[in-house]
Amino acid sequence: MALRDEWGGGFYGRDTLRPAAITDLDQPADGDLTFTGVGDDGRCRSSTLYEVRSLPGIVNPNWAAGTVEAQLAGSADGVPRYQPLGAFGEPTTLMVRAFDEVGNGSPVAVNFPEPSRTTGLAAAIALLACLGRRRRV
Ligand SMILES: [Ca+2]
Repeated sequence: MALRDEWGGGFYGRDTLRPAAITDLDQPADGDLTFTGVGDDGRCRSSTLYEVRSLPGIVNPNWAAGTVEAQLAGSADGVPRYQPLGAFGEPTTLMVRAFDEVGNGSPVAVNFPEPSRTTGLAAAIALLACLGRRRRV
């Protein structure tokens, strides 16, 4: 019988299971980031590290391009996590990943900022202007 890891790599005993995805990432208006911890292997055991990254604007969440905002010690699955970040001066896309002891990373959890009232109003005015031009043609 051949012994191998979950990916068929032939390395018995190597940790190839990444932490589960964080599914409840939230950043209320006060800027404090909250989420529920995940495990080392999916939702089992304890993760080793959480990393928070940011990108300016409401943009495609590109982990590699993000600025590291914070690193938190890992935790067991299901533990509420809290990280004060403060309010950003502009709309900011936040990303969080959990890592296990050998560096396997979870999928990227993303929190997009709420569009501001002025942004929403400007979009509505632009839409009305566009519709007004269509009627005249
Ligand atoms: Ca693991």
